[in-house]
Amino acid sequence: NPKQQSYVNLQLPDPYNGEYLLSVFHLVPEGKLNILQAAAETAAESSTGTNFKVNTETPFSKTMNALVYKLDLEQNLVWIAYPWRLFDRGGNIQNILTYIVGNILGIKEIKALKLLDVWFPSSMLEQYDGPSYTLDDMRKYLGVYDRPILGTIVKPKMGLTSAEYAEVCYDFWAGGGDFVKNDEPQANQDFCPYDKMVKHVKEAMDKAVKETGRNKVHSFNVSAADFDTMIERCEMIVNAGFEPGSYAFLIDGITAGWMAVQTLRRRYPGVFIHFHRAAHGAFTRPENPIGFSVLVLSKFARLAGVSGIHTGTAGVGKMKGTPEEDVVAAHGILYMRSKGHFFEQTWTKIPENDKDAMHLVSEDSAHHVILEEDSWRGVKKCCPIVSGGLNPIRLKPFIDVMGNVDFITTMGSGVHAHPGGTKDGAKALVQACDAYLNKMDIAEYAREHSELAQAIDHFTKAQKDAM
Ligand code: RUB
Ligand code: MG
Repeated sequence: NPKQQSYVNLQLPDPYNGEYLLSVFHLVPEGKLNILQAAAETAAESSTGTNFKVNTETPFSKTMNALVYKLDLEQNLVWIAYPWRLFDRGGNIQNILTYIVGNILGIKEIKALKLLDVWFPSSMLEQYDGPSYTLDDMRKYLGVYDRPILGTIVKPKMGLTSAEYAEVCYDFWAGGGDFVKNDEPQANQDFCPYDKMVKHVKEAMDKAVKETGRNKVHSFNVSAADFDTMIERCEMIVNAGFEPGSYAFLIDGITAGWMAVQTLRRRYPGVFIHFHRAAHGAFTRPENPIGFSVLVLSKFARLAGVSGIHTGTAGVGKMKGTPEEDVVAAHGILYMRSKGHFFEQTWTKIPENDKDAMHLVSEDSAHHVILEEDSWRGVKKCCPIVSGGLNPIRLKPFIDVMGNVDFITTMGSGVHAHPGGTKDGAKALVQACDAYLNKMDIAEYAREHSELAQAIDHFTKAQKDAM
């Protein structure tokens, strides 16, 4: 079969030679194709080809063909190498996805096709932005180093006036919280105009900073109908008198699109870019046979250069997710080197074949790779944002599965459902974190901390009722 000749090479000498983006798909063919034939169709449609061999191919165009280079017939896995010269110059993430999870997800010949993992060669990492402003920068601004950044999402999701919204922000900050985010649908609603929301949040933040003596951060949703409106929202925030570091820009990256994400990264390298991922479930849910994994989405977000992306609660919260999926994704974007589902990704820009340079790379106990020389030659960390149905009593269980405290957590119901209100909810969250830092059981710590005691009581009951 000519397609297999052009798009399959099971003897590909060195897929890791720096010329290929590597991928692993779970693939179940539909109809009469066997897995090798369906894999060849996949490689063709997601690189240079179409359903039939065309007569317009050239010797050069054939060098851009993606190649199936490995198969696992038992688990229905196929490995495909994409010559990355295929992709748009200039660090364009959207363009890569248009190929590798583009038309191909819609063709008839597949019953299941899910991109489970990708691997970027160092030569490719050089061409993409990667994060600029990181969690470490936010830690410096907040003066918080040894624990997760404690955050909330204002609830109700929608319907508060701008003044009411800001009051909830103030209560959370005054109770000891660090970080507040707009819930992702918050935009310019008639009952809560954007400009007024920004102005009131600024006043609330000033008041909380003055009273607590601590810096605070607010993440503003800047997703919008068009480029100009998005930038207008950003500029409104920049010009509202906020201190640099005290505001983040939230972009709902899947519904708004990668162009919006990358525009923010490039226009505002000094701002924390917060990737919310509404609709990711359509691609990532395990029961959906077609799409991509949380790890794949997260790796592309790091490559694009967002400061942080939601990676899920690993089943501890309300959203579907498992440690195998969510923790692997979180580690994949945080560390300089980590094992994904199939590939070990190193985010340093040292060429794979430069063994002399690789021995300079060592890892500290927290798996952060330390480059002894020119430490800039690595893609900076991207922060996992952990959210969705969490509350103070779920903080420690999550830290345990995550294995570190290098994340931002935002709890909506987990704070505003506290019987004492938002301020007490924030206090309970801070106390749950203090208990963890003091290596004390929260129940024991709660004996001296009434807000935490109330939270334990309330959320234990609420969790039971929900089951
Ligand atoms: C959570 C919330 C976020 C979800 C998104 O509110 O508003 O949109 O975290 O899910 P609450 P994910 O804390 O009240 O559940 O983070 O998995 O993308
Ligand atoms: Mg939300």
